[in-house]
Amino acid sequence: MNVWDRAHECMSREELEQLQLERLQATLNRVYRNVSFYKKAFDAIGFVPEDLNDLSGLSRLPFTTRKDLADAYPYEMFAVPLREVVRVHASSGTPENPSVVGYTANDLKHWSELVARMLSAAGVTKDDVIQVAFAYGLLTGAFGLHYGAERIGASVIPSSVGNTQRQIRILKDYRTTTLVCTPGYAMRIAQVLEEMEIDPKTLTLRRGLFGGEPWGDEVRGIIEAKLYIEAYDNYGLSEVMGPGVAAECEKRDGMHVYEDHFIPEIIDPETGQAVPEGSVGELVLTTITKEAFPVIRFRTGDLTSMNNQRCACGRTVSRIGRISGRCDEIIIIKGVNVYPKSIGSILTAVTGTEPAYQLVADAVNHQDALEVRIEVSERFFFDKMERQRILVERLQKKIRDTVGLTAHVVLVEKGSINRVDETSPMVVDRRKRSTA
Ligand code: DLL
Repeated sequence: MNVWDRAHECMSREELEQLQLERLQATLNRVYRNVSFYKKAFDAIGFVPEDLNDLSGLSRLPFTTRKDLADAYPYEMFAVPLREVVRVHASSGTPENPSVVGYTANDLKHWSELVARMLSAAGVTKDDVIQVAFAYGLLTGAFGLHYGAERIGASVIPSSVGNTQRQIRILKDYRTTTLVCTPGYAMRIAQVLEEMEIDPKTLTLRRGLFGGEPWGDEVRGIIEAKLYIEAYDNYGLSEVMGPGVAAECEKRDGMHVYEDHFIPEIIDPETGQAVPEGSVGELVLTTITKEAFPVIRFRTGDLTSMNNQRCACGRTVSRIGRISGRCDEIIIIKGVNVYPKSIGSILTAVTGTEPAYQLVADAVNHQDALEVRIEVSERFFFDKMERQRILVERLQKKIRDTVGLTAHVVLVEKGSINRVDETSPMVVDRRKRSTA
């Protein structure tokens, strides 16, 4: 069994809880002193960090939402001066503003350690060759995985996303043993491999670690059969760290949350109250080691359940089940978080009116596709084909440039989308994601 940090991953629950309490107290002090949002929020309920004497006190504190982070755009939530920040990433946030997150040198050290844990849990060692097929950029996936794999001493190939034939050539010629990307991109690689008539058994690929978007056991089965590998799930989010928050071990029976860095809670999204162990609810996370961007009781919007039973792998940290959906408006297409209203704002900006629109998310060959349907109106010169084509192209380009997604824009007949009476939902999600 491969445990990267036995001292922390397998520590007794008593010791773990003591460590969590100390780290939580330090974090609460840090945010109270340095982040005006938390100073105000704590003052409003008459809480001072010294009051917290046990972990159960955490549930008295207010939640932090994506909206709070967007309101603090870009740097108001940072708990250190910018000169101590050595890396900045950003994720979709809200339609108004992205969530901008920062890391001190120490945060980056922790992040690499956490990703090293999750890679080790899937059996990765320094003898492995890892192909990182996440987009290198503002999103956290690529850089997070990259530095964690280097920490282990594996050979890292930063192939980034796209150009799938070239990815396959790299897989083959560079003798990749471990692929990391979104499950959707793994499906795409599997499909192109088939088209190129390459037998996966002739490759050196042994395993894949997939995350960044929801997927279920059906897709896992397909990826494993088509790529002839073992596929592991891992979970994370920019606002809390990036990849490396929770990951499957070799038992693949839930994802271990690295509780010496994050305190998980599962709440009823309606009432905000804790749900019993095993019940599905919204995952709430508190960071307890982060310096630049600590978050207290951050509402992830992700639905899952908690399992506190000891895992057969020997790790003592709790597990969350696979993410079964979201309880907010965000939809995730090809690993990119999208607020439907952000697309609406783009449509308004480009067309100069607020058109009726609808988003249709679908899975074509188990790969995400987004269709944006817009009702034509007189303003769209719907009788002039050439002008329509130009409009569609402009919209597609603007969506690509702003959201980072290639969407298929379709003009539909006037009256076919009824948003006024809400009889047509803003989002139709046809993807079937069994997480059972
Ligand atoms: O997706 C970080 C990441 C990158 C995790 C690569 C794992 C691998 P964001 O772009 O901020 O960060 O998106 C975070 O993606 O709240 C979930 O809704 C979703 N998500 C991430 N991992 C999983 C997963 C990265 N394994 C949002 N299963 C999260 C289901 C996931 N959903």
